[in-house]
Amino acid sequence: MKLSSLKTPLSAVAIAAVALTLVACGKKGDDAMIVKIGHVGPTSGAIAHLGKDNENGAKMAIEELNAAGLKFGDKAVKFELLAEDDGADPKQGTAAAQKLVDAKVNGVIGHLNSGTTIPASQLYNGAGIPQISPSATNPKYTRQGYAGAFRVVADDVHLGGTLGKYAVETLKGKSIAVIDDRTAYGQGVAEEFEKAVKAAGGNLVGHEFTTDKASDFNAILTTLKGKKPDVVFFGGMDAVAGPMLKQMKQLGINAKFMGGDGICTTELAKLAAEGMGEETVFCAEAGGVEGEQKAGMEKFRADFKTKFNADVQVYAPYVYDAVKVMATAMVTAGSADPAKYLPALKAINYKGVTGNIAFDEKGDIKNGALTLYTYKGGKREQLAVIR
Ligand code: ABU
Repeated sequence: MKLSSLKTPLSAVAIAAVALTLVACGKKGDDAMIVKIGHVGPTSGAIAHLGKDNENGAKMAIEELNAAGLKFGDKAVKFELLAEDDGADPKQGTAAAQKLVDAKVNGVIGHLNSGTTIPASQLYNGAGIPQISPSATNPKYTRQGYAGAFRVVADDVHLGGTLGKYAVETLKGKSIAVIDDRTAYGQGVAEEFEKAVKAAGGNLVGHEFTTDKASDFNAILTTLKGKKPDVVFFGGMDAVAGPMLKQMKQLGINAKFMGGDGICTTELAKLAAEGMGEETVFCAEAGGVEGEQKAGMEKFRADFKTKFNADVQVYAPYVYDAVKVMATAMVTAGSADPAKYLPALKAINYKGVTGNIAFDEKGDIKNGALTLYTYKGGKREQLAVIR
């Protein structure tokens, strides 16, 4: 029986796991075999709210796996979360990755940012440790030829491409300006957006640059204001987009504002405050559910709120699914030894709260979706799910 075909994957893990012997590589404690799952995201710094969102998704999955009282043969198995903070910084990211490699984790979920995920993936690959990113969208991550690199969300080609087309064809942008934060994510998604604008016959009037730590955008916004854009696309994260929106309002720039998944958070409305207009900000999450799958996502969001007293920002459900996917592959293989469960991970077909998860030959999600949102009354409001 496939775990993914059951209504309650957690129970399915328990049932299937009892019948299997898992060879865990971790230490033993309280007579339980320990399976170590690493998680890395920025739980400090400007986007700590997003790192915590991701980490809480991992905690929720691990707690559910352990609450199932898993036994493999006559041995109880305990999943242990090793959570690291990379501060969204590439150097800190590789240090965190090395720590997890040294701790001999059985698998890694993370990192959150493309700029940390890509350099860290080299270390995990070298150590033979499978990695699933729940949110890093730069295409390069899965194009390095690493057998153990997976991603449960769509990439920036899909994100930037869809948003560029949307800017021209749906928002009817005539003068489109771009700003990016020069990170692996921001630069990459902006480039894909520009390609799609050009392909749709749109007119790009300017491209300015900032950083992921900047808070004063007056100079670049004043330059762009002179070009009279009716759409401004930002490649970067919500912590920068929020103040940027405020300053656009102060400068009297009335353009529509667009961005990828990095700005598409619950927090953006708070960060932008008076800079957040009604249905003038558009963004896309790199995943989405439709039809009968929506109920599962709504339940996840409600459970998450009860447990953490916080709304899902954006990627917590994807982290939750990524942990369950990894655990399911281990159960299928009967082992937490990466070499043994990697084939099962490659072949996974898992029905999660974020939809069906199966990977293509590169490790990217098959048939990935995007969800377009706008903001209304200070809340993110779904416009459409696009495949
Ligand atoms: N995908 C947006 C945030 C993470 C990243 O790719 O850097």
